[in-house]
Parts: sequence; C-alpha cells; structure tokens
Amino acid sequence: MKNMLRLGLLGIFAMAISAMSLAAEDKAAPAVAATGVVVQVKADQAKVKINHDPIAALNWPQMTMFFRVRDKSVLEGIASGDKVRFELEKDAAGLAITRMEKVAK
Ligand SMILES: [Cu+2]
Repeated sequence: MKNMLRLGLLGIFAMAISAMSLAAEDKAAPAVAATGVVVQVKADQAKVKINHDPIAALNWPQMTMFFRVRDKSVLEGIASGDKVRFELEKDAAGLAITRMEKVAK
C-alpha cells in the first residue's frame, strides 16, 4: 500500500514536471509571421509604423501601429508605402520585429 502511494506521488510529480517543461516551451514561442503596409519609418528610433493585416497567432485584428525593431538594420531599404512581410519575436521588452522583407506590390 505504501508502495502504491509512492508510485502515485511519483506519477503526479512526473506530470507536473512535464507540464512545466511544456509551459517553458510556450514561452520560447516561435516567431510570428505577419504582413502589412509600412506607414512610417523611424529608423533613428528603431521603430516602424505598419498597417498590418490580422495576425491570427496573436489574436490581433488589422490595425495601424508602431512596432519596435530589434535592430535598426531590419529597416534598411524599407520605406513608407512598402508592402512587407515581417516576423515578430517576444523578448524581455515585449514584441519586436526581427526580420522584414518587401513583397511584390
Ligand atoms: Cu496591431
């Protein structure tokens, strides 16, 4: 009886551990891909305003907003009016654009 109890506790413990590692994987979520049209580039501030299409992965509707870019070089060759595809990643300071490329208009 004591052994059964021990096994049961071990099982619960193992489940808790695997649940925790699943949660940890969620935090290191993969990049979210999105598309939109650039409205304004503020390269000096590493910011870009985009009228983005709905982003299902974030449950966001279409809207115009500023995004932070992780590195200013992401904005090289990008100008307002450009149709872009970009990737968002979460870091300690929140969401930031890590990649951006122009797509055919
Ligand atoms: Cu938005």
